[in-house]
Amino acid sequence: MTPEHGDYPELHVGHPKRQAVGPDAVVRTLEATVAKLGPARAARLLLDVNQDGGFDCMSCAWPDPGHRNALEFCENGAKAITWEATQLTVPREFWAQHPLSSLQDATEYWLGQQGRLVEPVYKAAGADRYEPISWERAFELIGERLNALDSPDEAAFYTSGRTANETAFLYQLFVRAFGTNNLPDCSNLCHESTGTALNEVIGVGKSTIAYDDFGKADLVIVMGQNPGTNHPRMLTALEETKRSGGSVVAVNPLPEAGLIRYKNPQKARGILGRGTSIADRLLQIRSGGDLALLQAVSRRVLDAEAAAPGTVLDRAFLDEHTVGLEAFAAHLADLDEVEVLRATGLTAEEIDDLAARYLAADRVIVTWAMGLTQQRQAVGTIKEIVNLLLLRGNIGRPGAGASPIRGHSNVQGDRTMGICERMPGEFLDALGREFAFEPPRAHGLDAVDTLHALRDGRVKVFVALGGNFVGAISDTVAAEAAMRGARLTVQVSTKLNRSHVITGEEALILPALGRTEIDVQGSGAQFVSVEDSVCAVHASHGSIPPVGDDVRSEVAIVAGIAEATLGDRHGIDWAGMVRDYDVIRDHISRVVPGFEHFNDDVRRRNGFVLPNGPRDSRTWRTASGKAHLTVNRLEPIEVPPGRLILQTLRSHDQFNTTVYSLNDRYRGIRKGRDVVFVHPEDLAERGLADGDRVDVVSEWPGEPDRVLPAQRVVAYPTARGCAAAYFPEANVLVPLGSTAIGSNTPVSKAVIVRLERVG
Ligand SMILES: Nc1nc2c(c(=O)[nH]1)N[C@H]1C(S)=C(S)[C@@H](COP(=O)(O)OP(=O)(O)OC[C@H]3O[C@@H](n4cnc5c(=O)[nH]c(N)nc54)[C@H](O)[C@@H]3O)O[C@H]1N2
Ligand SMILES: Nc1nc2c(c(=O)[nH]1)N[C@H]1C(S)=C(S)[C@@H](COP(=O)(O)OP(=O)(O)OC[C@H]3O[C@@H](n4cnc5c(=O)[nH]c(N)nc54)[C@H](O)[C@@H]3O)O[C@H]1N2
Ligand SMILES: [Mo]
Repeated sequence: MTPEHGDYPELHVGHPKRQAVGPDAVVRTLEATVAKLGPARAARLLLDVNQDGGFDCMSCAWPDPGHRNALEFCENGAKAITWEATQLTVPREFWAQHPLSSLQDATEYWLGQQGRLVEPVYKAAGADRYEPISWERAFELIGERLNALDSPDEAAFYTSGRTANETAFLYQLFVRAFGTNNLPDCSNLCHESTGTALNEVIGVGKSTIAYDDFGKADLVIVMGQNPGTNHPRMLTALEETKRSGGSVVAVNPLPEAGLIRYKNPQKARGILGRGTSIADRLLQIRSGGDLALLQAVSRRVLDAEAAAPGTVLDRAFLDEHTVGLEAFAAHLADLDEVEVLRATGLTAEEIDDLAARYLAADRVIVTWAMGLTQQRQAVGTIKEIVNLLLLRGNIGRPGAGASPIRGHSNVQGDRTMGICERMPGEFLDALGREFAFEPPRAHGLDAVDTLHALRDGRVKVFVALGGNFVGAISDTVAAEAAMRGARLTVQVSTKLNRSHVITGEEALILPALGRTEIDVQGSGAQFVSVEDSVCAVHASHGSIPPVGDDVRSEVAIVAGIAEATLGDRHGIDWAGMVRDYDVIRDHISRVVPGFEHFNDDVRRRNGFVLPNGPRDSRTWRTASGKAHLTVNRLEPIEVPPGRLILQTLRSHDQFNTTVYSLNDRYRGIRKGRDVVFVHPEDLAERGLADGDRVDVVSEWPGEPDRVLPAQRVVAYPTARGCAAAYFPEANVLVPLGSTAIGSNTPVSKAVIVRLERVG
């Protein structure tokens, strides 16, 4: 076997690192980029990234500071840019040499290494390989298949969060003009729990802070997030918190390198000195224990108020701006401390300490990512963050707020543009008015429900604007079986991945320009725009020539599909929008609130910031017009004897399902991904040792076991009772039926598993 098939004979396990970034990373980044792209292209790209007039880095949704450095990128951003800007392309012979049946075991790593896709290809029904096809025929074919469906609801249109605002708007317009709200997206697998919770309790599903707030906070609580790998530039913001006297508490089952110590690569101090120690305290929580922790901290805040009435809570704020305090306090009065300690795996002292820090701080920010959102009680947990913040008025003033840190670079913008299976009525009204048609009103399918519908034959055509649906979604075996049942699958992509190999009866791959590339249309070079984690919208201009002559922009591809499918139905001028993206922006300015002067605002240096009621004026678009303190039932994860709670996470050298290398430097892993991280005492209890091989077996009531075979056990300082393995490989273990209450997001961070020794 070769690495192509996911067996890693050279796997090496060393010690985890206690520090992130630093000079080492910068040198590696530059060397690797220059080696892959050549000095001229590398310099062009790295000088343009995240600069005014340049392109937006696609590696995460971390915001840009108002005062940008000359080099505003990070090691992992450079990997993403290099991966996209490679000049290696998939040659035409590739398809002749690789029937689909020969690619079934290929790893994501190997597929991604084949280079950029540069021509449209088609797999006919019954055929075992893709063959080149013209763009016109490809569009026609999609139109024919879509129009042959009994109902528009028999098609689903997925979006991954790299899609820019203009493309996203056009895409949802096409889908709704076609007649369905089946717009599942990667957000369904990501921050859906956040949007669901925040919309309900504060009236907006987004962050309530601005970039500069980090430097003003007295305390930042970083929950369920690994910024050193996934949002490296956030470490600079946390460094600012520390330098202005604030403290940082990390809540995480793992002692992630970036949370412990950070060397800022952009400052001499970072290069020469010891760096900044980031987290003043790390609470190594048991996976899924955050709701209990937050309730226990709020309980301590309420107890402190009871002990010294009038001194702890922000009464004026609570009276004017919130509802629900009494019920919330009554609920927490019954909080069972024994249950809390069991759910969190923490000591009472650790929780007391966090409560004391919260009470001592005037301004508190809580940030979070996938460790919280991909849990069964994710929505309740995020509502508890808001409860805790509201108690002392920590929303809507400087240095304080709730801050989900988004994943994909424009996942937030895609939602703003209408990529959502259940957009609010006002949005649909405005869309219908602008384009003189009646958008469908019935809610569409989210990602998990799309899979159910594919499996049951209710969805027959699946179109994906970017991403890797079968690689990213839970329950790989079920997902792949469902996808194979489709009549037609269409992938608009930059590079090969699993979703090109697992196809419907007929399949198309349409190669798209990436964000680094210059996009010339009828009216000249175009730019697009994106929205970051703190609601700032700015332009992104391509820097380098397109990788091939026959690669089209996503806008042009979406419009091509729309024209071929709808003809002149609704009289929408698709060609005019492709010719000049300003025309799309003008439409957006009349449909999406906050974008009224889009074409002017987006051309300003640093773009513009969208209005945000809670942040700007403490206004709340909720049912009551106030912020809601809510009651959430604590239901600790029940772990049967001998089992562990497994989380699936990212290595340092991957972007979601894209695997850049087989290393995970900060965790000490090299040349392999077939590992499972387990606490040494949990290993000892099972008679296992570091280096053993085990099958990781996931258990779900009433269903056969799911197995990730032959993983090398790594003794690792995770929280007791917890384990970790890499996504996407470990997706095979996540049951399709295991989703978060209220958001339907797969519970990728808490899978009940047992370990079975092999060999
Ligand atoms: N380089 C790089 N950058 C990326 C990505 C990438 O893959 N690579 N992906 C992008 C995307 S789409 C996203 S969504 C983000 C993801 O960013 P993260 O959310 O940081 O990604 P994960 O690797 O899933 O890490 C989850 C973290 O939560 C912790 N955790 C797990 N379970 C729990 C729990 O129960 N409680 C708490 N408190 N913590 C827990 C894990 O130990 C881990 O540190 O990053 C974005 N940026
Ligand atoms: N078990 C488990 N599963 C998870 C997660 C987890 O933590 N654990 N995390 C979830 C999360 S947070 C997310 S966001 C999803 C991610 O789900 P997706 O967004 O569907 O997956 P990606 O791996 O980001 O998609 C990568 C592919 O996008 C295409 N691509 C890249 N750039 C472009 C571009 O500019 N244009 C176009 N058209 N295509 C492009 C390439 O073909 C590439 O192979 O996965 C989720 N799945
Ligand atoms: Mo994500």
